[in-house]
Amino acid sequence: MDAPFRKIKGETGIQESMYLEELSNKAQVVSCIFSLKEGVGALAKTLRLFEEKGINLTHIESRPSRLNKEDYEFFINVDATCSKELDEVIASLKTQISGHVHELSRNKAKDTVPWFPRDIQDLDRFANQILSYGSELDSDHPGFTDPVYRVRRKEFADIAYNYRHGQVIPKVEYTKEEKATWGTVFRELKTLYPTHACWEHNRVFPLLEKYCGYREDNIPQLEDISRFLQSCTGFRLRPVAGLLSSRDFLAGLAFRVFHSTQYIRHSSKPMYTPEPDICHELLGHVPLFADPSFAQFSQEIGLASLGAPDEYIEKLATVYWFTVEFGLCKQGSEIKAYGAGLLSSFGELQYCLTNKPEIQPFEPEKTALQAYPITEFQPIYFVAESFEDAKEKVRKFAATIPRPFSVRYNPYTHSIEVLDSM
Ligand code: HBI
Ligand code: NLE
Ligand code: FE
Repeated sequence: MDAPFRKIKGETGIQESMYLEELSNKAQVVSCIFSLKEGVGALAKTLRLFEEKGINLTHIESRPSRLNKEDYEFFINVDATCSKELDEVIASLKTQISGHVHELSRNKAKDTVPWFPRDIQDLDRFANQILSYGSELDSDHPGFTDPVYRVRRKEFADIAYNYRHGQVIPKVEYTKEEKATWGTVFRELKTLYPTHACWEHNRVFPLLEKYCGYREDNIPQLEDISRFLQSCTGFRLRPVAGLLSSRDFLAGLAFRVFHSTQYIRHSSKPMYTPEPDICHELLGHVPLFADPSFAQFSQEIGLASLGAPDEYIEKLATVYWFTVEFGLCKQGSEIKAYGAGLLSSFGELQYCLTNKPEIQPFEPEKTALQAYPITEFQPIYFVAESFEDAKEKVRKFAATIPRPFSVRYNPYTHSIEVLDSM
């Protein structure tokens, strides 16, 4: 596999060092649980042991023991710098106090679970973690040498940086040039959709024209579309300044949140750009997020990513790439495009259904290992039997991801419930 081929420029595991147990740059902690027989002063006596050794308790919780009705269990965190003193306290706990001690973690940062958002508001923390800076363009970008385009990109980046969950997405007045670029992309793609796009895309598109201002002479506003999507499938948009890490981007999908760019591609290359832009998001992604089955499929990938080890994030990102981004799908006796990267590129949408590229069946375990280019048409596409079938397969694949817990989305509270299986 050609590893260098597949990396997005500048991507580093930004959150590699953020673990559940060290949320706010705190020193590493040691957690342990001890149980005490219920009785006046039992806890006070124990806490005195910690005090005598000068150990700083940073957290304490209690619960009735499930093993023994008369016992109470205490979960504590202490500063890892007191590791030696803690050994002594644990020893005295075991001898002086009838109860058992269970040490949960010590110097185990490598085994701990990467941080992930539990609540939809936690997504605000991603806003300024853009890969290679949303407002800084790479030197091979057509807009790199265009100072007007660069200033404009900075304006869009600022909207995204300042956005917080629950706010109305600021409306943007697009320039004449920007509208012309949109017009070209819109007009050309619309001629291909009836023959090249999947059925679901063609079903939703007229609704977007009717309710969201999809027109050749109008760039629709993210806020209007976000409301429309919420009424269809509960998906919503939030503005993003540029590329997020795969981990952050996929986590958004777990909450049915799609991070959407708001800027438009440079006017010199309307038919293909490697970067996501508003044409890609609105013409490629949005119609399918309005489809219930596809929405669920997308969320499923997101849920699988939460707390997954880095190598599995890479695999899920690849699965995402060959489905949501560049997927083909059987429909009756034909094959159609449903990937957003295809549905937003006039050039690649035509190409993908010719006999030039290689076609393989979508099998998550295999697809997850396939290398791919990010700045040219794809040499290989994967064909799904249906969204339902793809979802079932991703679910099976997700079950092989090593995680000491399972997750469930609570749509009433917009939060993730973690079901411990440790
Ligand atoms: N970030 N803003 C944004 N938009 C994307 O489409 C996107 C991303 N980060 C990563 C990514 N897509 C994919 O290539 C996968 O890594 C998930
Ligand atoms: N190549 C696509 C387009 O030109 O619209 C964008 C792909 C973004 C991943
Ligand atoms: Fe995309």
